[in-house]
Amino acid sequence: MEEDILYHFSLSTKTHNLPEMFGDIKFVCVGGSANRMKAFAQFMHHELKLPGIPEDIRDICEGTDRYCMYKVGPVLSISHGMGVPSISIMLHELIKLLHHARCRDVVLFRLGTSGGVGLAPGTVVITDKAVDYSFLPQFEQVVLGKVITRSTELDEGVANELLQCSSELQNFPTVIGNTMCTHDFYEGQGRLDGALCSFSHEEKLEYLRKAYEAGVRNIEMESTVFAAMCRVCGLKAAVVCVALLNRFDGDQITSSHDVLVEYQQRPQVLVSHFIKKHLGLV
Ligand code: R2B
Ligand code: URA
Repeated sequence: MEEDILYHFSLSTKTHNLPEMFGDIKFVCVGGSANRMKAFAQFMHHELKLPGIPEDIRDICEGTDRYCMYKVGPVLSISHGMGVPSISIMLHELIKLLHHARCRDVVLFRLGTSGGVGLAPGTVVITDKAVDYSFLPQFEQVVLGKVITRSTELDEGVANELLQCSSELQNFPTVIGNTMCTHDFYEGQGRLDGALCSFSHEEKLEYLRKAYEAGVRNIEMESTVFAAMCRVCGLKAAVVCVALLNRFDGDQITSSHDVLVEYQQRPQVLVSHFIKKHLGLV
């Protein structure tokens, strides 16, 4: 293409010098919420002891409100919204951006929230396999009216390194387990408290028990497409999500705002420790 317009980032190969802007990126961290990914960028700025003040970090995608993007040294922090369609649009444009910028040896992390399956709230889950509603490590995409199935295997080395990092932090409950990705927060995750509900409490518990037996430790809404797209493109990737509640105990998220904010910082602290180790800063 003579020009590639990354429409949802409001960037283009003609109007922006992508190699100059992004060529030194080594770590890409993505997460659902725009505010959380801004806070992560500011936190990384502090952790990497970069010059200037964290408050001055500017949104590279300010020309659009679809996603936000912040660069702090070799770290890129991007929001992806909620659900598979939203993150997959972002990933197409991100992967093209990394290609145009000629980035090498990049590791991608999804930092997120999730519902725990048999875990205490606040536990961090490093994803072993990202699985679908039938607990299979695959992602189905409809292409030209046909279903294409892609593997969702993640990088085992990065997952093990993250687990090692968690053991080096104080009071940091962390497990490796399978992460189930769904297309809905309510019925799709077996919640009884949505506007619609077509099953009983017992049926919900039976599904969660089956998930637990299949090694599922948390449920969220983006991991399978994230894993599949990174894998097809040869990018190392990991998923780190905190469990906000134990789904065996309920469906509503009842923790206070402050407790939830602290929980959501945990994946950030873990990935920051990983990045600092790789940069020789700890
Ligand atoms: C986790 O949290 C969001 C739903 O509340 C969704 O984006 C996810 O994967
Ligand atoms: N995100 C989810 O997708 N599910 C939960 O239960 C909590 C956060």
